Amino acid sequence: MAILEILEYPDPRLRTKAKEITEADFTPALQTQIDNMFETMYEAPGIGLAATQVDFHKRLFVIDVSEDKSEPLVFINPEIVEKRGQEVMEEGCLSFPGVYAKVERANEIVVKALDRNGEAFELDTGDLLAVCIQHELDHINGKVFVDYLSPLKQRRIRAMLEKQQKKKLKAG
Ligand code: GNR
Ligand code: NI
Repeated sequence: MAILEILEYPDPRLRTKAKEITEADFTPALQTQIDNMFETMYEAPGIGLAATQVDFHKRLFVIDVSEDKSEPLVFINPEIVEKRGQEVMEEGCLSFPGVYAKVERANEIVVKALDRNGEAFELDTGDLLAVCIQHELDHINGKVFVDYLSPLKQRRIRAMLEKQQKKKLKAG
């Protein structure tokens, strides 16, 4: 397994709209990609990771909201088929180190997707898992959580991250 590099905002590759996964994509290489995404997410550590964030532009994300890495979930070609209620939650993102902001989303969703074996499943869920699924689905559509914030907040966040990245580059 391997730790993958996570793209950081404002990397333009985070704006890529990912392509559907086809039957021909279910290869051993895809299984390795999924395993590497879990390893990268757990190591970060994070509760979700979208393929877009590791520069892989197919409709895939992984999530584990458990405290002991015991509930790995893979979503391939996900679709939200129902949304209920509204909830504001403080979100973070591995592509925005050190940035946290409140975002309003549906608090209950029904999502349809394929698992890592290509089997279809449907999940009716709420709270953190529902928020995380919506956050990851945005990523594979090229959208990020700060897109919901005011232009002023977006400018501040961009400036902060660019400064942080320059510092990192200089330090080698
Ligand atoms: O680790 C993560 N935590 C988190 C917290 C609140 C709402 C969404 C998330 S997802 C984030 C990992 C990530 O960047 N996924 O794309
Ligand atoms: Ni994210």
